Amino acid sequence: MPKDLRVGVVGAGMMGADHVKRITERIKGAYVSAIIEPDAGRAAAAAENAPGSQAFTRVEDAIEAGAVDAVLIATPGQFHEPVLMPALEAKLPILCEKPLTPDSESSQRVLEAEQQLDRPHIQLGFMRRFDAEYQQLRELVTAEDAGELIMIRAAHRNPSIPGAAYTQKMLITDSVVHEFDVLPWLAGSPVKTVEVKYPRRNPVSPEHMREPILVIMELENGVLVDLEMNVSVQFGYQVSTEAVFAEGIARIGQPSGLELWHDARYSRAEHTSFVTRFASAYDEQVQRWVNAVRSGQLIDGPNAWDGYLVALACEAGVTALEQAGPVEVTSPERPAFYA
Ligand code: ISE
Repeated sequence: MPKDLRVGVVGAGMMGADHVKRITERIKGAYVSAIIEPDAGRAAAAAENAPGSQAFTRVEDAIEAGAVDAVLIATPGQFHEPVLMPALEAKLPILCEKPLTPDSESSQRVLEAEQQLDRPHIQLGFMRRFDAEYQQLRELVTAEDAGELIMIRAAHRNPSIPGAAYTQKMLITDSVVHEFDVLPWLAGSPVKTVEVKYPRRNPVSPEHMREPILVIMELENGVLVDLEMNVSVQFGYQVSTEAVFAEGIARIGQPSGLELWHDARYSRAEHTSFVTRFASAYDEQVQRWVNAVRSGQLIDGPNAWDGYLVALACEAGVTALEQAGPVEVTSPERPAFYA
């Protein structure tokens, strides 16, 4: 049996701290050996859930000290490249939260560095692919039990945004980014065009935002997607998808929590954050990554090429925020290295 994997978690913000707790409490065959975080307060808070872990402010120092066998990167996207590069140079297996990097040019630099190695070392944290309902829907699409897929109607709703730090562009790069990965994966076809339409502005949306938006994607196989991207719904966190087939309809992401009849009302619990909504998907993703690394397979999920395709789709999406009509997405052919 291989030794337990020593994971260095880079970034101890909300997602990094959540992964630290997850690895310590639920993941088998791994433990958090290092927390790499420049903010001492955050590092100390996360370390409470990682007994015996070492603290570093730079990934280079953790590598140099021989403190990690693999890294999980959970910093904001603009800090991914400076962590990915030394980790690749050290030939470490990597689980990197989305996005790969903020733009396709920097993603390309990462792809070039990775291709110096014998095989892909980076798994991308598109956790929705590990959600049980998304997997069932994908099986339905592949098996064609309800006939072929024709359309997808999706809604991605967040209760609110974290102030001015979340910008208009982030509707695409921070939120729709997940749909650019998971919907082509579900439908088995890349994005061909993206268009953004604006309904009336939500008056409770923060002043610097113009949303919700309606994102229309045409996939190369002719499947049409409409997505409501809405980040000020107030009531909770909701991600739902309806697939329209030739001979049926399938729905995932419906409220499924506690049902309550009280005070002449019926109610059902709803999530308020992606951390709980996708908790089991995150668990499954991290466990499969750990298993893949320990078995020498290194990754078991979306790779850096998937991250690059999503970066290209996001660039078209950002253009579509300001330009009327559909914007073309280029999806270059997948190199054999990333097959
Ligand atoms: C956040 O960064 C995520 O990744 C969530 O999954 C997404 O639903 C949310 O819109 C993003 O801000």
